[in-house]
Amino acid sequence: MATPTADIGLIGLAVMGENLVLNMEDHGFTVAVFNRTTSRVDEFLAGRAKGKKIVGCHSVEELVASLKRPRKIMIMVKAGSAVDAVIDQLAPLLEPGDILIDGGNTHHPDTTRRTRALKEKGLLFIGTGVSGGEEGALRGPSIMPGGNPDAWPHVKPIFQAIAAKVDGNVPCCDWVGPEGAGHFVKMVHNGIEYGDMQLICEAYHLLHALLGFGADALHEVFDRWNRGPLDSYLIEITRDIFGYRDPESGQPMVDLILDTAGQKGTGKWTVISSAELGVPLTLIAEAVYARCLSALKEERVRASGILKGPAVESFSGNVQQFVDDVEMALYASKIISYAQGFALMRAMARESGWTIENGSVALMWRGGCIIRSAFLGKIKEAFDRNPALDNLMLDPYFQGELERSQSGWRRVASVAVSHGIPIPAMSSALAYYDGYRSDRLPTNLLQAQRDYFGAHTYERTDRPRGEFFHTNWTGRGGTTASTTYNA
Ligand code: NBP
Repeated sequence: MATPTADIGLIGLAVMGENLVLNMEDHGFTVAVFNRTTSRVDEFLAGRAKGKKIVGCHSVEELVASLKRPRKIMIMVKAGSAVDAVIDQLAPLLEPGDILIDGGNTHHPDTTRRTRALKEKGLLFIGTGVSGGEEGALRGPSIMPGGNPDAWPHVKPIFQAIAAKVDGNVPCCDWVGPEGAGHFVKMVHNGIEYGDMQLICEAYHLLHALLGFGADALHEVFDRWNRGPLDSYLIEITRDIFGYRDPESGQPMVDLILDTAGQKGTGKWTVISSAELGVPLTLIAEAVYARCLSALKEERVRASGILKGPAVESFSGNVQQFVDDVEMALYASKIISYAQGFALMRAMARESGWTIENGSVALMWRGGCIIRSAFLGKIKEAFDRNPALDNLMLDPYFQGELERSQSGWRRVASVAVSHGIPIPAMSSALAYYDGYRSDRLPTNLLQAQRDYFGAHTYERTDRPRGEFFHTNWTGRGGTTASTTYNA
């Protein structure tokens, strides 16, 4: 048998796998590749991989035999049962100390399960988020690895070489934490991406529906916003989308696209996880539900002819001021979204006993990924100032930014409400901000209601925390209280 020559193997030559292989090869690594439909291997070798240090394999056995020890194999197949199928094929062929890496969009509990199961067999498993789409995979993605920490030193040189770089040469890749921590962080990244996209869509809706801005004017606005605090990949591509015209009709392409959104599940998982952990993640939840509402296209079209709103009036205020206000509303809401997302990661780390460094996550997201932005540099600075920060809003910089943008944000919310334009993400962000800064909420009444109908008990303002009381509100009930617990 020939001496193994490959530094790493990769299974799954679809869009992500192929580009990651080329990126690795470009950084001096020899990569062995395999794909279930083996004709893909041949096409790849004859095409983009031609003349490169890429070893094509037609079976997993051949792939395993071509790898230097400890063997490192990256799996880039469809998330779910396909990953288990590939692991089941590989595991019997590997030796203790060999490393398997799942780079797909896997749900983090699956990664935790696989890390534990493979550890029993002496195999080291990594579940890593890879963000940045096709171009990121080729030119430098953000990589968020977690799993068995013993695997990290072996994989680190490859991952940090191929990752995006910021501030000169700092890689957007570092060890996130044990078990499913890497995929959890990637999931939250995707949730935040949902939130950022929804906020941008709400800003577009306001400027388009209320001010009558067409694609050219919107292109100009987003170009300007991209040079301010909103400077980010998503604002940049939005600007470019407004600048793109359908080659056939010459109309702005965006105007020709049907208003129903798809989703693959990572936003939903983020929201479910927030509900399980009891962390308010209102903005991302609204972003997920906004996609669901958009998908009810036929129902919405019928309802639009039945349900009445405010009479559509043209905007009578100062247009330039309103555009600036929308920028502030978008910016402030974005701060809230990230504050909620980072609070979720903190809660998950506490719950699972993982250590997730929020500052390091902010750094990994600064480049390479879909939510990359200048703003993440400020978040990194906030967590450097105080790694134990409870909520990003409490950092002095972000506190100041929220104060600065608040009046514009509130004006936008009231104009949207009075004109009947839905801004679920911007308005729920404002409600969260006002709720979080309230030392007293109306929940005293809620506790009274719970105690009234279910004897669920309440704590009193004039007694120490932890003492629970029940009132016989009607005189008809008994004195027995329900068990106190938090669901
Ligand atoms: P896809 O998610 O479209 O998966 C296609 C690949 O999975 C093909 O190589 C296919 O082999 C392989 N595959 C399937 Br499907 N079932 C298999 C099985 N039972 N055994 C072995 N191989 C199987 O590819 P992708 O878009 O490159 O994404 C790969 C992963 O990266 C996914 O988890 C995705 O969510 C994630 N991701 C994608 C992006 C993106 O922008 N596309 C970004 C970030 C992360 P075949 O050729 O034989 O059918």
